Amino acid sequence: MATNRTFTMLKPDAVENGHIGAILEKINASGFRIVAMKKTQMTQADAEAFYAVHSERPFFGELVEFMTRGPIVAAILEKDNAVEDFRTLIGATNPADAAEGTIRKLYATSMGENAVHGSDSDENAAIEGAFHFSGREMF
Ligand code: IDP
Repeated sequence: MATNRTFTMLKPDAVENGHIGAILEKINASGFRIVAMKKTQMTQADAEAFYAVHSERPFFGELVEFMTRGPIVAAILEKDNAVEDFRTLIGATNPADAAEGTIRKLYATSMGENAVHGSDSDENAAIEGAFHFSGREMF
């Protein structure tokens, strides 16, 4: 059964560029409730584990370096149809292909430095949320 939660990270580029407030405002305005949230920084081991599915891809090293270079904001979000609706809100992986008004269209600078993560399935949302948060941090 589909769950109503997804997991997101505001990536180091979004934090460095001062976009935390604007992105959270957009998330709130789009009807998502914040279940859990924190500012944190991924270690190399964290990023390699989180993105293990991409370990054979040519951009893996670049991705790990990017995701560990500064703090992120991690959050679990709740809404009906959360995974799909959040993917719509963030837009395509490559900001050049992202629809007008999406978070990546507004704040991403490249395919790699694309401002925000959104889980791609209910199963991954649960795994990724549990990667960053304990049950005591979810409300
Ligand atoms: P998604 O984040 O839209 O689900 P994925 O294909 O799962 O996209 O890729 C995970 C992340 O890896 C992307 O968000 C982006 O930061 C990075 N990435 C994907 N493709 C490339 C690439 O071709 N060059 C550099 N980084 C990439």
